[in-house]
Amino acid sequence: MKYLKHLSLPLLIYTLSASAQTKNFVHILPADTEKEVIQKAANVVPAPRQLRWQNLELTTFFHFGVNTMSGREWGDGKEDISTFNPAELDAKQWVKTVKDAGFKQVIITAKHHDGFCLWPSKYTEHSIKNTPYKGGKGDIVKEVAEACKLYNVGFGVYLSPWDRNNADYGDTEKYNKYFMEQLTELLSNYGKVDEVWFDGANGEGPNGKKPTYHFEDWYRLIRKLQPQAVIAVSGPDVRWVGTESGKGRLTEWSVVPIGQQTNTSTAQNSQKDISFPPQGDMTGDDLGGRDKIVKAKTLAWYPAETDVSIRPGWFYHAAEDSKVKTPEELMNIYFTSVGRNSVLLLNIPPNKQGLISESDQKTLKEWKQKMDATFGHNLLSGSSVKKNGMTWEYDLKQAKTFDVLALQEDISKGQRVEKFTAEYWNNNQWIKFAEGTTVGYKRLIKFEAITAAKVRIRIESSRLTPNISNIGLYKLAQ
Ligand code: FUL
Repeated sequence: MKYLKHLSLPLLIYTLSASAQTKNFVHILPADTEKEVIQKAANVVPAPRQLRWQNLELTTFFHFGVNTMSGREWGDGKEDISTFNPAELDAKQWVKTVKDAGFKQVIITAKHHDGFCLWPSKYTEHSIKNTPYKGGKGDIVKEVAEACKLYNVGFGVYLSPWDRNNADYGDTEKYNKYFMEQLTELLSNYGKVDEVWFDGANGEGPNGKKPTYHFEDWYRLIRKLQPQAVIAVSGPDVRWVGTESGKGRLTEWSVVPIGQQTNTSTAQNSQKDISFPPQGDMTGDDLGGRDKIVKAKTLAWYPAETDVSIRPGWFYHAAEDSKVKTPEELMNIYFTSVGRNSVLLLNIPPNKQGLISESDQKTLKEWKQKMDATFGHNLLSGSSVKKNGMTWEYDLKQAKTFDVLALQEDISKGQRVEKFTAEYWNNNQWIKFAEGTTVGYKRLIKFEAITAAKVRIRIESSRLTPNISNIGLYKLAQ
């Protein structure tokens, strides 16, 4: 299941306004000097939908479907759906549980690779309408969408392009028509959709053939019906971080090179939609450093999403009740995902009864307590600060003990920091306690606890002047 999700897919990048300062992509011209490229990169900004999404920090996946009942991870589409009847299902319990834990948006697997639809699709018999659930009148996509509205939580859908049930799967035209019909249902009947998630799996159909996915048609349909929705990860707005371990990269640029320009060069600065094939491997250590951007043809705001499951599997398996990640593990994941300039997409799979299990609820609650106890109080508050260029010197007034540094850039103005250091004053000298490369939306660094009354933060290298929006010191809750 760990494979590259979005290689060789076309991307569709949208312009925001006529000003070069407010676009989420920019073309690099052959005549551009390195300085000009850096300046261009520094001025690429997120589209409003990307900015909203990044500010969420915490989002949830609900993997639920026929696999929940069969105990499989990848169903083959031949499952007997007549036994699908999660009679106690309570989508409000799902959404409330994750909202209470701090999550701001959820994504439901409306259809996974087995092709079973959690909504009564008109275009297939392999759906909830042919199960005993609510006498064939159930619609779990609707239940989740309504719960999200009730709790004011964002709502997203996962629709697997790979469909192991649909007889037309190997036929490109027929299958794309079916897929567009399904997308239309999901985007028309459930109110506002905030995220559409396409997996990269593309297996063979019953005729031994793979269809070619008409991604750009799908993207256009989404833009038309739900323009505010981000399209992830086989999509133009949100990039897969490249691993399902919960660990993002230490140097994480949201501005990265995007393939060769396929449209004519006259598309430069055009206000029309333009498409790109993505470029190469998106799993390297540093996708957007200076050495990468100077060779690029186009740079785009294409931020990372870190998807990881709270359990070993994506779907619920009773045998994994004892393997739910601990609050400490979730805390570490927060540091290595949100704290590394990405959004966390944590999978919390409801069980066979249609409820989030007690084991998962317990760990989420304890993690939330730790989060609040750690980040509830910035130890720099109340201190005085002297700012000299890109150095902030804090006088904390009295010695305080801390082991976490938080930095944030105002990414609505771009991502710019390339290198930073943090030092404390001890025995008449500055001693380094943390350093790093990129910041972006948020950078968190943990270190051995330090007690000091004076601290300074220095931006040592950046693309133009960075816009630092927050500096924090915290003490991790035990
Ligand atoms: C993968 C899928 O194959 C898994 O089953 C899961 O849905 C994960 C989020 O994406 O590619």
